[in-house]
Amino acid sequence: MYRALLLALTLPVTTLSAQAPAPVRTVTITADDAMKFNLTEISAKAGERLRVRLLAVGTAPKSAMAHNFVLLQTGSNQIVFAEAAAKAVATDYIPSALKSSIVASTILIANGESAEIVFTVPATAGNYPFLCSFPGHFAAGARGKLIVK
Ligand SMILES: [Cu+2]
Repeated sequence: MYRALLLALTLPVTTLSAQAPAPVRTVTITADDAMKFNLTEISAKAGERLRVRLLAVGTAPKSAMAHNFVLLQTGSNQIVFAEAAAKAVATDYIPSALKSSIVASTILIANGESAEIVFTVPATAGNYPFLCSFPGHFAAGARGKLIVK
């Protein structure tokens, strides 16, 4: 009886420790009024937990300047995505028809704001393109690649 009670008390603790979340690595990216990110390459391990923290560090107002971070599946066409995104004003420049090509994305932020996303890096090695989908920013150079090894 006593042993059964002890077992019942011990069991949930064991279960909890088995479910401890994997550690998360943080990468901070800034976007500025020159419509560029400070990083154009991020290296990651397949399957690792990654937090991307985006900071908008310029001074222009949100109507003229806002940023997001959108990571696409490997092999995605960034130009096609950016063109569709520019028309998706109602959904903060995330084109609903191309949502399946997104691995992870932040919300759209104004200067002085920040946003972050935590996601699992894809298990398949390769280059995964990322961009800011606010109109014109991809063309201006707000883009890069996540290199998964
Ligand atoms: Cu931007």
